Amino acid sequence: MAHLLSTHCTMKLSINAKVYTNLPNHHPKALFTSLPVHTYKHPSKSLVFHKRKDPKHHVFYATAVPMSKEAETQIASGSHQSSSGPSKPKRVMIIGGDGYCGWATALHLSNRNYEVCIVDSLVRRLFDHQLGLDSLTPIASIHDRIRRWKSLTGKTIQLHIGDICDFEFLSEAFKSFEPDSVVHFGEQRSAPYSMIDRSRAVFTQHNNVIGTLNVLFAIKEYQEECHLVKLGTMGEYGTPNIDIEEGYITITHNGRTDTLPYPKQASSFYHLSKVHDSHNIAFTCKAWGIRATDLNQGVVYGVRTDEMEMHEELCNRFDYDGVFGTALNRFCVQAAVGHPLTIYGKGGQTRGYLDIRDTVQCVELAIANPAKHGEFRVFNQFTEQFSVNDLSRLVTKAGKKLGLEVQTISVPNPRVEAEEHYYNAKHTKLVELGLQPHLLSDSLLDSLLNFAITYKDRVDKAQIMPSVSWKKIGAKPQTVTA
Ligand code: NAD
Ligand code: USQ
Repeated sequence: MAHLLSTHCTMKLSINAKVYTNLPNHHPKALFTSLPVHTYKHPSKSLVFHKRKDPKHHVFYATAVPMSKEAETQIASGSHQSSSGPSKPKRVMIIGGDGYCGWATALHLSNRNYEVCIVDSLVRRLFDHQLGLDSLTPIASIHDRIRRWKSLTGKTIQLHIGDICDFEFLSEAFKSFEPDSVVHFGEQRSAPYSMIDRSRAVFTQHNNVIGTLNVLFAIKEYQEECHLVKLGTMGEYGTPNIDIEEGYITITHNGRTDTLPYPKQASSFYHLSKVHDSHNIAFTCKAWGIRATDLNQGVVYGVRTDEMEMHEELCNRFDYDGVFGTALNRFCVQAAVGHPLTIYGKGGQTRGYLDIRDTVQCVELAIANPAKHGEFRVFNQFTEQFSVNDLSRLVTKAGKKLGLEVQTISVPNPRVEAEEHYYNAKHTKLVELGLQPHLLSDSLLDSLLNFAITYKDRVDKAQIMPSVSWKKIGAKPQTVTA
């Protein structure tokens, strides 16, 4: 049974691991931390880690452990050669680095010799606790993940735990890390979550819009040269009856021509938060000369990346539930546990999709080829288009090969969206920068299905059916049916 955001309960999370504060003399001091966590209306508030009167800010480093052999076989790419010898490694701050896309990206960039710092409030882990959800894969704590990475590769990932809506916290993180690029994944990213009730709708828009505004102000204030790589979404465009361009469209109207932002028609309070972000970023590029890339990403699938394969403690999260699970990942888990594939409505809903290995590639390409001063650059980040019916056919076929009997059901659509529509979205700019896509092949689907089968005993079937209705969204805090 899900919990309410408004329930006043107190949990105590104990981290029985050594953490080290960033003391000025660099002599790490061991701390045993016990975090009092209060859940109330504003979920992110409950996980702010630093105290008002004390040092406002803690930087965590992984425990020093012997470096393993893998450390010797790293690819050099984050540091760039100059005529006077190798320059300093590029410093990349990854906001939301404990999440699905963020963790894979943090490892990838660290492996490519970028200096990486994760900023995360861990609020996503709290949502799971509140709604009674869990990742298909067991995921280690962020501290254990980072320590394991250090032990395998010798590479340090800095960690700043806190809420980017707290500008003081974010400022300290900026001042201490001095990023060359900020990759901003740190938002509430589920459309159904944003449609549960008023408090989640407000939380989503506040968290996402204010968080991004704070990042913009932090860049302006402390790190003017820093390139912002912001995760947007293809869902900002909606499903217009014309081709979707990459960010801008040239229109001739009453004999005059202009290139304007492509019209936005988002279809959830979450997707709308991304539209608001895009407008704020575009404005600050003009007004303050900020350099920014908006990556309008499609739906991500898969879980394996080269770095994750190194150790089980590096395993990424894999959501399959009706709130955070996304279409193809959900279908693979449903096939693995013998649950019929949940096609919402007619199943003609078409979206752009990409493999998580391409997410990390695209982000690296954006960082390595930064936007110019004052430029608001938009890339559509996906590799292939599929309708929900296409996906169900592909998973059914791949399942048969593995001896699975895959059924489908048509679920009354819990969302308000077009179920049969034209969809043709451009996505050439990242390819022009060098993206080499991992397309959805039979072998990839086999591997995704086998991955889901490996963890199928962890599946809570009660979490599979959708439980949030766009039309029944209420003002009062709701319990999401388990
Ligand atoms: P996720 O929920 O797994 O990770 C988001 C992370 O951000 C979490 O670790 C969370 O704790 C953190 N976070 C949220 N609010 C924060 C705040 N105020 N301060 C600090 N940390 C905060 O999500 P994901 O699937 O990794 O998505 C990452 C980004 O990519 C999101 O912006 C999402 O909109 C975008 N995106 C995701 C997909 C997808 O299919 N997963 C597709 C398109 C775009
Ligand atoms: N769908 C089904 N059955 C399911 C799950 C989804 O038919 O079991 C349908 C939905 O109705 C929708 C489509 O599949 O038409 C995609 O839904 P989704 O849940 O996979 O993706 P969405 O809600 O759009 O959100 C996800 C991420 C979000 C990101 C977005 C990219 O959660 O962070 O922004 O994908 S995009 O879709 O391009 O906007």
